[in-house]
Amino acid sequence: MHINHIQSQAFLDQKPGTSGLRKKVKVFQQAHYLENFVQSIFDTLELPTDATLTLGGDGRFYNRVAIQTIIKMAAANGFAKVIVGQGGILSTPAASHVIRKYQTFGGIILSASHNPAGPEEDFGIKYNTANGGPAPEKITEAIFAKTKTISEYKIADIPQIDIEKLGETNLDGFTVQVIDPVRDYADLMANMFDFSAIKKLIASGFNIKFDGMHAVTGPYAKEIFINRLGAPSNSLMNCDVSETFGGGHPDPNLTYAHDLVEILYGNAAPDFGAASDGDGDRNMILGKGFFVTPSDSLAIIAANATLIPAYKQGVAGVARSMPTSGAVDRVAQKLNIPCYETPTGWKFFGNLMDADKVTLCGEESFGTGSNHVREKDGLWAVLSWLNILAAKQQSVESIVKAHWAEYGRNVYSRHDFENIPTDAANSVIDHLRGNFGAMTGQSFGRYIVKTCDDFSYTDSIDGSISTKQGLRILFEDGSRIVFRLSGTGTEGATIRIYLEAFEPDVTKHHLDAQEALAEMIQIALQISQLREKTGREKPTVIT
Ligand code: VG1
Ligand code: CO
Repeated sequence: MHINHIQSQAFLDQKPGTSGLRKKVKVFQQAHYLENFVQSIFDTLELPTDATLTLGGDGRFYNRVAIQTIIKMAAANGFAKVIVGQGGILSTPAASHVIRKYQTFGGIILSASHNPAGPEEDFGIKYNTANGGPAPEKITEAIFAKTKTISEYKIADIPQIDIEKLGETNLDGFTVQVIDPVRDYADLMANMFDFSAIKKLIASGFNIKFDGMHAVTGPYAKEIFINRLGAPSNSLMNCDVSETFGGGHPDPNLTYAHDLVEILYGNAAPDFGAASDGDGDRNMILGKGFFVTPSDSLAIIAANATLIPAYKQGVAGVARSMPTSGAVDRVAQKLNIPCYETPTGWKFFGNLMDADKVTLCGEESFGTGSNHVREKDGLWAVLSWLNILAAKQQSVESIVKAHWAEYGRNVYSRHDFENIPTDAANSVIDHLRGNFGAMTGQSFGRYIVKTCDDFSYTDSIDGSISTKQGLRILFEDGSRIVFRLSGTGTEGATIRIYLEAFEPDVTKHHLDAQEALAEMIQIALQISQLREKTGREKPTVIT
């Protein structure tokens, strides 16, 4: 096999964010841009002679081009084999499972997740390690360091591989295996959940609606809901993968999945609705006319986990990202199991899961999952709910309300201000940070500030420290406001404001979160001077 060494110049903007490197497709299309980043990943690895790479993506525009390039570079950089999903498809949780099941050295996932797709939109790439999880910061920092000094990359002179056809191709001792992207994952789900109970529930007339948002979960949903669980085909919407994700924004929340939301809040609404994002790791759960916040969803899955066959022995511990509400903490306390608080991003859960400290994890950003893989998992969350619904024979709303009655309600909302000029966004954060001292002890309406801090995290397994992971304003009564800048956007900056208040009083549990949090929302705007500094009156997205 002939290997070309191509001279190249470093790009200085290849810093991975919360979940891999995300840029506009146009940026990735620059000569050598993708190659430099891939070579920088490979340069940080010490490969054994039989190393296999898992490769797949969410099917967005540029996926197929990138797959061919990466196969050739893997061959040139000493991988013995690449396992690639047919058509270049692997959802993020399915890729994590493939890495683990076939014990591959690592994996490359091509996705910009919930960001829109198409020639004018976003592309992304991330590296996952042998445990199936996103590379920890130590590795992403090493990759970034390489990208700044790289001067050449290696690429093999081999023909294009037909990734549409299942099977193996051998080229001078290098093998490419094209696998069914769905089957292993669907088998895993069937082993974890009580499929016969869910099947019976659906056959009894329990109506479900799943929105694939034109993205990667479509084929997985067809196999699982239709073929294996017997749901009628009209239970699915937007389940054909398109390279542009139908021109939409594949983010399963009340704003971007509004078609599904309208169905669930309309006449003759189904009993259960759900959606997943671009790469299949997020989920939104809806009941008839009812929305379950991701923070509550995590808490409710934890509280009912023993109804699911895979967790019938119980849960070792739980973890949530810092901005996620404390609802799951209350469940952990009752179950007498540990609850960990980590920075935003799934990479921080990996060590805890590998050390068997936690079984379930979640983020407020519509991410929920368990130690069955090392990524958040959208369909897993949907199946968790269906399994719990089948076991309890109650509606989504009554399960959530009963949970609140037992544990109290952590009223929660996130307000996102997207695409703000970077300087303006930084000035909001700097202003808040500068006022920490003055704010402590101050009263705002009925809230008194107890402390303010910049969240930092020490990993209890490897001792690594991550600083500046979000500004927290903690009030005397346990309520809090958190400010963070997004690390996944590709245009300007996004300020996220996370709001949380605890409501023990059951007579107030029916209140809309925006109403219940109205005063705190005003306080957040006041103390941050967000309106003054950005000129924005209203958030772009409220979840
Ligand atoms: C967002 C979410 C975070 C999530 C990340 C990746 O990051 O807030 O919780 O882990 O997206 O999710 P940020 O830095 O923009 O707030 V996914 O589904 O886009 O890979
Ligand atoms: Co995602």
